[in-house]
Amino acid sequence: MAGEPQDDCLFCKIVAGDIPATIVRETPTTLAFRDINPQAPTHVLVIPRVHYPDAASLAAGDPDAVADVLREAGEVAAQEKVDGTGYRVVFNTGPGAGQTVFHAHAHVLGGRDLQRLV
Ligand code: D5M
Repeated sequence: MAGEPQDDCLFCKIVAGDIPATIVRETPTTLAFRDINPQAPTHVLVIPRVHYPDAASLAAGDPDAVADVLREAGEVAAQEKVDGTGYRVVFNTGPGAGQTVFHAHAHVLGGRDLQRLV
């Protein structure tokens, strides 16, 4: 069922505590942890605890969770002290955009000069 944990989902396993992660923030609805392959000095993933495969399906199925993830992205940036210089929030959506883990997540990147993308 939409929103339910999936046995084969890596990030559901992190939510369940079955796989370790370097957690930087937790709320009742979200988890934020360091990316295992950081692309910037600050590279934190913010995920909803509920399982949806990507940001679009999360927005359709649980819009409050999208707001929670975005709010937490800002809190992570402040906690990491990259909010002053600027940071980027990215939702890769679909394999063609580089998505590899199909549990919705926001990348929070900062701490270096980030080239303008669009
Ligand atoms: O981003 C998926 C991201 O998830 C990618 O940057 C690596 C990261 N990743 C994969 N496994 C782990 C674990 N176990 N801990 C922390 N981070 C992890 P995507 O947008 O799907 O390409």
